[in-house]
Amino acid sequence: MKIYLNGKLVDKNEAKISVFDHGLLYGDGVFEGIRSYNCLVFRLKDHIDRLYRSAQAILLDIPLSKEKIAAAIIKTLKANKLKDSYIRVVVTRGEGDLGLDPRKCRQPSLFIITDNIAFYPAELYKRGLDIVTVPTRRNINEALSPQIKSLNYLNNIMAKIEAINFKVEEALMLTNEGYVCECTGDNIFMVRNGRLFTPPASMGFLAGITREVVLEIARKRNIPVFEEVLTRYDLFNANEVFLTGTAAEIIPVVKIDGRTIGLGKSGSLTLSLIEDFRRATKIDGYRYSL
Ligand code: PXG
Repeated sequence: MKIYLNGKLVDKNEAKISVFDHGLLYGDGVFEGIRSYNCLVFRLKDHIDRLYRSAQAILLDIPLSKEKIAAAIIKTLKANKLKDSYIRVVVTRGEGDLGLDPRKCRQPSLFIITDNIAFYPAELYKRGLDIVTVPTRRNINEALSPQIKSLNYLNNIMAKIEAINFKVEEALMLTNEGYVCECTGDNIFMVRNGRLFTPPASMGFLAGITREVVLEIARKRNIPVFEEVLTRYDLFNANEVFLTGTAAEIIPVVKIDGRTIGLGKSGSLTLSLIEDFRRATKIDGYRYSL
């Protein structure tokens, strides 16, 4: 497997980063998780734009132009002969010393990993997920904006561990005020009486690209869409709940905190959105050839 590392394609075993890299020492860096489907990088421009926004927010200069990052991604996919891939783009502050001062880091590191995707089992898209609300709250906007897809994912990892300790796969994280926020790597939606609801980005979560695609599909289909503050009570009384993210795409949730949601299986609107989303992954992105 070839890894793109600071301008070169190197073998996986040679793709090494210094122990003095502030990405490792402090989680000082940003990343993107992207997917390609049958030689189409889904919503590549949106992902690269978000990478730049994350970097801008932490005052990190990405060493490549947006066009060059896209070219580097394609080059890595070709080198690994991947039609369907998970793509991880990481930009760290680079090698510095043991102090926090980012001025000591002379050159950011940029690497790209392309690999096969670990899917949720197909039957889970019909059967649905069981999730729990966890005690760990989502980072507050004012401390570290969840809009920044930074290398510091401990907030989400803590929540994930709590979910696993409760013997479920995914955690619902609330805002500090106790409103519905997001899951550890997915945004959340609910359906009630044919209307689609999701919290507004101002709640403080990573505004997912999959979330945006779902909103676009719903608006095109004239499904009434509301970006509204939601509580756990709202979710408990929803007809359908689902999560959205690059890795999971759209996945139904059928149980939250021990309460069955709707009919306890994937709802009809969720299933139709999954179909529409899969159609979008065939056309909506940047095409390459191997
Ligand atoms: N919230 C958080 C905290 C995320 O990390 C999403 C929402 C969904 O965003 P997108 O743009 O993907 O719809 C994410 C995305 C992984 C992985 O390997 C994580 C994400 C994306 C891809 C892979 O765990 N997080």
